[in-house]
Amino acid sequence: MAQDIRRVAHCSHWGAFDLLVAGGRIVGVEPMAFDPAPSDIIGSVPEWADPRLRIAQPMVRAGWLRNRERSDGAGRGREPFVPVGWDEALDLVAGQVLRVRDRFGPASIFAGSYGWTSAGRFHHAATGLKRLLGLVGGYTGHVNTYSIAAGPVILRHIFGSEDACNGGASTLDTVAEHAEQVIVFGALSPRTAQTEAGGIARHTLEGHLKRLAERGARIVLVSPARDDLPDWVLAEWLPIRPNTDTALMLALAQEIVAGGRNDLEFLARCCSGSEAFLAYLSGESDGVPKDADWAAPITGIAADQIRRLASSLPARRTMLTVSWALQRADHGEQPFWAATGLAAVIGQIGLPGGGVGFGYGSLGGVGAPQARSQAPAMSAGVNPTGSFIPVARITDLLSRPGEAFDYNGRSYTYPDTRMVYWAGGNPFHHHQDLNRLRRAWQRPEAVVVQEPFWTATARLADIVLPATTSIERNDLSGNRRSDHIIAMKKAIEPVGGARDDFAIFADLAQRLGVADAFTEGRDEMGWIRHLYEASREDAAARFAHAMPAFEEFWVQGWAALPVRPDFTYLAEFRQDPAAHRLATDSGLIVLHSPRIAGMAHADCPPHPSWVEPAEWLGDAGGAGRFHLVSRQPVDKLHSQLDYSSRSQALKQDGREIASIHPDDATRLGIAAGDTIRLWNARGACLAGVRVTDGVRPGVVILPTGAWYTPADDRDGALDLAGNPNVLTLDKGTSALGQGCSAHTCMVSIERVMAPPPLVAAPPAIARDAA
Ligand SMILES: Nc1nc2c(c(=O)[nH]1)N[C@H]1C(S)=C(S)[C@@H](COP(=O)(O)OP(=O)(O)OC[C@H]3O[C@@H](n4cnc5c(=O)[nH]c(N)nc54)[C@H](O)[C@@H]3O)O[C@H]1N2
Ligand SMILES: Nc1nc2c(c(=O)[nH]1)N[C@H]1C(S)=C(S)[C@@H](COP(=O)(O)OP(=O)(O)OC[C@H]3O[C@@H](n4cnc5c(=O)[nH]c(N)nc54)[C@H](O)[C@@H]3O)O[C@H]1N2
Ligand SMILES: [Mo]
Repeated sequence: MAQDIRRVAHCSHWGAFDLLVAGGRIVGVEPMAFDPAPSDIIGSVPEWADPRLRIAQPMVRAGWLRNRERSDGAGRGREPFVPVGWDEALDLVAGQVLRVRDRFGPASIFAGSYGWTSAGRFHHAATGLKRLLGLVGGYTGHVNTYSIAAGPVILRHIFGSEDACNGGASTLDTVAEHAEQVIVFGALSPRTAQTEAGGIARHTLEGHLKRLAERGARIVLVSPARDDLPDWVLAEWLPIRPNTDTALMLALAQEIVAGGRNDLEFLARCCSGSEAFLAYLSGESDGVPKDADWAAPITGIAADQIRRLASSLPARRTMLTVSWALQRADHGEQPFWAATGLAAVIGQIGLPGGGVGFGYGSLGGVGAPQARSQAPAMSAGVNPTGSFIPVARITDLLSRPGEAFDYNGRSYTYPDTRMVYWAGGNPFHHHQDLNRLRRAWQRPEAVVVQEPFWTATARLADIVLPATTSIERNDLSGNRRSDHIIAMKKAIEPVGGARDDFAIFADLAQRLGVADAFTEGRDEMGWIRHLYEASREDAAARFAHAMPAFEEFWVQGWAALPVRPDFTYLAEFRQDPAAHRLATDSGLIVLHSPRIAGMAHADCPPHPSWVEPAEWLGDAGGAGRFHLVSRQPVDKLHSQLDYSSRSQALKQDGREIASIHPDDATRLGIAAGDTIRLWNARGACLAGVRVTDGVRPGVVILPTGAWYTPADDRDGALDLAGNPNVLTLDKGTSALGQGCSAHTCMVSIERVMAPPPLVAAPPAIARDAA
């Protein structure tokens, strides 16, 4: 009966919606009216409540419960779990925090705990964990993200700020209105733009692409996959070999320079180091001109095509867009720097619709008018140890205590990790070379995982603390790339014995003697109100923007933030570089960096450079093998909701589907619907097959997100579900950025005649243990 249905405002990383609740259950999901292009993934949210997937109560690994920190870490994932009560579980966790801190020092607790967790900014798991441990001596944390690491680190050297890859470059409304030509390196895809960390109110990418199409702008897609633009965008497709964009960008720049069409005035007035960059392009410095003939065999794009594209660039108002994906690859600093070098040679940086921007479409908020006021966020406080790793160096941290590593020009030492506490992330989804991680994961003495679901990471823990999902508690969303704050109201009661992230941390704080400092005396609604009020006061004080009072916001379900539309990055700088100095060493855009030269890293030269990736189609081992592109899944967020019916509907026999070119399929005797094995020296997985000429020959696309499901518990076991991270390379992008190199990976492929069945592990484990 309609009158029994309650509407509950809520938000996820993929959009804002009303949950329709009746009889304590969610019976429907409706997008908020202001979203022009809602994501289908909102329809999967009710499946969070499926008790078969949830961790019913706190669990402790049997061997660990017996022998505590002296137990054998090899038992992780092998031994059964023993259900325990919350008090016992939290006593054990607090005891380990104190033991490791007092015996080995706080830096021996790893709480970097990377992951997207829920969109809620109050119950934000990783922030709560850091806030708690910061109050009792500290921990080892992380810098940068899996999404972007090489990119922001190099951009700080180039522009003095990482804004241009965080959504602070020109807004897409101005690009859509002024660009005559857009060169897309990577993607501009609603697939990835569905999501935004901390929530998204309005999905606007499609609207901007439609406006470009309507204005007749020319669009060129440089990507191994044709579907990196929607099929209704008429684009020219240059199916480039993965990881070779830097060579293409350098050649485009060199052809423009050789034709005498480079903007000398812009280079001289707004850039430093252009002499060294141009000398490298021409070959003056190393004897190799980086022209179209040089780039053709590297990139797989014909020299004529490169020359034609080059000649069109300075002729029109041209925007270069570079997806984040390009820097999640070996030497991922270079495509961002080379794109900047190319844009500088074209000379349109700072003009409406011209220049370069990074990460458009990678998340839905990149290129949207940025919120100018303070987004709601819990404070993580300070970490007294200052100890950190570049986020993707987790396996090195666990396996190489005491060894040195470089990051952005300085040398650091990996601490000796005795305890790992992960809350709100799934490293056995997200990290590269999972077999290597699994070996290293045996080393710490205690592993705590705080998670709603039986993920692979939860199954590899010693102590599992079941957290509620956002629909079981109150919270609020927010992000500086979103133009709204959305109320995230509790829709249903907690599933099983799960507890809210904040409540778990508050109880641990009590045991550790820091309850007052942790909670500041506020409860859930007290905090939500407090975080909202801070944003409201800031919007009023700095932008004279009126937001509704808290009560009104909570009833309405949303509040709009002040935003900055029609923004052109570096417009003021371009007009007067002296008055608007960049925070770089030269105050200008840096095309050759004496500072990076001083670091003397062979894998990160001091100007944009082509450096061969560790593995690629052009190297000796490339023949007959495939470059694996493990891109983001269309139907879920990473590993979240992998079990949902929407996600399962896009699988084949429960496995993720790989896409290959018809020529490759014929060569290997593979047809659509077959099961294939992908393998290399690091690991192997099974996958279904799609055959499409929308993928470049020699490339295989296998989306991320499948729950890691090893066939047995031996080292290097075959993954049955199609998780590409059993194959990917675990290597820093360079000694400078140390980002993840997920998109640098070569694999072999063969057809599997009698594929083993996929066993649905997580609920089974929950049943065994109960
Ligand atoms: N090969 C390859 N690997 C990649 C990438 C790639 O392109 N290729 N991309 C990388 C990128 S960019 C990223 S960002 C990472 C993503 O990696 P992650 O962020 O680790 O992936 P998620 O699946 O979002 O993991 C979030 C976890 O939080 C849990 N969770 C959800 N809500 C809550 C909550 O309220 N409380 C708690 N405690 N937990 C909650 C979810 O169940 C889930 O297990 O993957 C990276 N890995
Ligand atoms: N639906 C959904 N959306 C998501 C996510 C999700 O899990 N699901 N995850 C979100 C997160 S955390 C992030 S960080 C972003 C990531 O956003 P992106 O990094 O932009 O996303 P990817 O899917 O990794 O890559 C985009 C495209 O780049 C192309 N590509 C890969 N390597 C190369 C290369 O060497 N050269 C060129 N020219 N192209 C290449 C691939 O064809 C791929 O489709 O996505 C976000 N959006
Ligand atoms: Mo990401």
